[in-house]
Amino acid sequence: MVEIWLWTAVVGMATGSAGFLIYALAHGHRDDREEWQGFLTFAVPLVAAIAYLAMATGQADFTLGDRTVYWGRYLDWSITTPLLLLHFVVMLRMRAIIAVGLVFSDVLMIVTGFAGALADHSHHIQYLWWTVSTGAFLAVIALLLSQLAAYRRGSDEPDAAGRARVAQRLMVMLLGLWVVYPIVWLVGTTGNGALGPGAETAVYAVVDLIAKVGFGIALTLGVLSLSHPAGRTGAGVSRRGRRDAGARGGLRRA
Ligand code: RET
Repeated sequence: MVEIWLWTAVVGMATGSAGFLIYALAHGHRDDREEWQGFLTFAVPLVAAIAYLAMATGQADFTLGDRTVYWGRYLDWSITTPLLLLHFVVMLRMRAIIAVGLVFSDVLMIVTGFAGALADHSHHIQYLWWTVSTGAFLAVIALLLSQLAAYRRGSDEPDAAGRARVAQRLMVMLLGLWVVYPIVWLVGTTGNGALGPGAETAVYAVVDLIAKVGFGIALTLGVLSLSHPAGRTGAGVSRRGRRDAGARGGLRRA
């Protein structure tokens, strides 16, 4: 059961990553934001595919008492969750100090979550770490929401309203998916054990796939709807134009 889900994630992540790479190469990019988007949507599932491969082959876990701790998960998350947050840094043109704050809080969240996975269950120390990690998670959420509000108030970009709407939709998706992690952690093998290793691996694999590949697809579609407002009315010409622009590469939007 555990292995099947780990291998499912390997295949799903590798396929997703390859898909985003092919899309980026075929579509090109018209500005720095699309260039970032192409790199991030490709890189995030690639890192996950590698981490899941290491977990599936039994190279990224160890046994602690009667539990198996998948350290590969935390290594994956500590690289991929900051990369996922970078999408919003780029989309909302956040300042460098805010970007560093976001990544800093996010890495603290994962590192303290890992400390909890190593904690002594007989003393329930894991719940102390869960609380610390969740505090860092709340900081990430607060920063994201406050930056969206600041962008709404302060941006003078021509398409600011549409961009803010897309960013908000993606933020809701991200938050809806990310809150699953602390819950699974609490009821899984790292917490009270209500969820056994098989179910825990299954839920993480499915949510990981949606949070990485599904999120990348939603983001790509959202950004497409932004760059070409005419495309939303179904004008085939604009789609052809987009392809041509991509083939020429690097054509900037006016
Ligand atoms: C942990 C530990 C317990 C408390 C909290 C956690 C949060 C984890 C999150 C992970 C997100 C992972 C993603 C992966 C790939 O796409 C570390 C489970 C708050 C939010 C999005």
